[in-house]
Amino acid sequence: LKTVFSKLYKGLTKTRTGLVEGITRTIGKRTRFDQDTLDELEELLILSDVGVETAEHLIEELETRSQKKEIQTTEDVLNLLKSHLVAVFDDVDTGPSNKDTNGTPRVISVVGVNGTGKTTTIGKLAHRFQQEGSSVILAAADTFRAAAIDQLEIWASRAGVELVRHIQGSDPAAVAFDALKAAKSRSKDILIIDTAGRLHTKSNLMQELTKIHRILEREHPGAPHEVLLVIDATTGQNGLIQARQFARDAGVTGIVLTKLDGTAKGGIVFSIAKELNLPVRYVGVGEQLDDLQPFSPKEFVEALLS
Ligand SMILES: Nc1nc2c(ncn2[C@@H]2O[C@H](COP(=O)(O)OP(=O)(O)OP(=O)(O)O)[C@@H](O)[C@H]2O)c(=O)[nH]1
Ligand SMILES: [Mg+2]
Repeated sequence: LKTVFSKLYKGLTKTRTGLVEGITRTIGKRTRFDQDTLDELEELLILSDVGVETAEHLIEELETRSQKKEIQTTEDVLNLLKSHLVAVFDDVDTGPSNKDTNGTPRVISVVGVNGTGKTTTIGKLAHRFQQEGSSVILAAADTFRAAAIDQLEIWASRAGVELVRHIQGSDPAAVAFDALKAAKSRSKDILIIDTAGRLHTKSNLMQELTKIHRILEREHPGAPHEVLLVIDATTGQNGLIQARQFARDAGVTGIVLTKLDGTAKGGIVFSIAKELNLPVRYVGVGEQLDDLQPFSPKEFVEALLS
């Protein structure tokens, strides 16, 4: 548990430094929260990408509670932030649980704009599931580039799992079909499907994803059991715009937020959950096999503000 926590803690260093040091500096020795202090705190929150609405709400609460002298120190402020940020997730749909899988394999489709970290995340997920005792097989359904297939193959061997691949340019749905067949005949617990991430503005990407999902459902009712949308945290509000279309058109059931280690705007996780009303399943905090953590609002907020 300690290493799990410290990976997340380390990954969130940039965001935490910006927020905690900023708040500490702003409040300093002041015990009264005048308008300037509140404005500065609001700006810090907005800069961390928690979202304007959340930031405004927090500041209002801070103002009321400080007038009643309930909040006086930096620590009081951090505690208020913690409880509010954890509560952002109270209203978010938690989605289907693992228990809802109707027979094996459990099928996970991974979608998102190119470069967000889909293939890397699949490697990490495969590793994690294997470690947890599940057998895993991967489908290289991003047939757009030969390099994409090879890249997934490298991750498959790192994680020690099998891979189903066709040649570049072949039909992604056919790869998914074959991989499902292989998963069934080899009694795999989990099938993870890598998909292409060409620009969302090309409408055929959504059609392609729909086709893959339709064939999976036809061959294995209930599949895909999870459609994970991978979002690159460093793209900030832009990532949110892309995410909306995928969420609407690709049947997304959960979010993976990657590259949290590379940004000071890790607060984006709160904006995403709120805006998309989708559960955040995992967060990526580096490029290694074990740099993927299941998302827990409480742990995340602790790592962010402690
Ligand atoms: N620092 C950091 N880098 C990451 C993380 N996840 C992915 N990356 C890097 O992001 C880059 C893109 O990752 P890919 O997994 O290839 O992304 P993709 O979505 O599969 O991209 P396409 O196949 O082109 O659509 C790679 O250099 C990864 O190492 C993360 O959590 N942290
Ligand atoms: Mg890829």
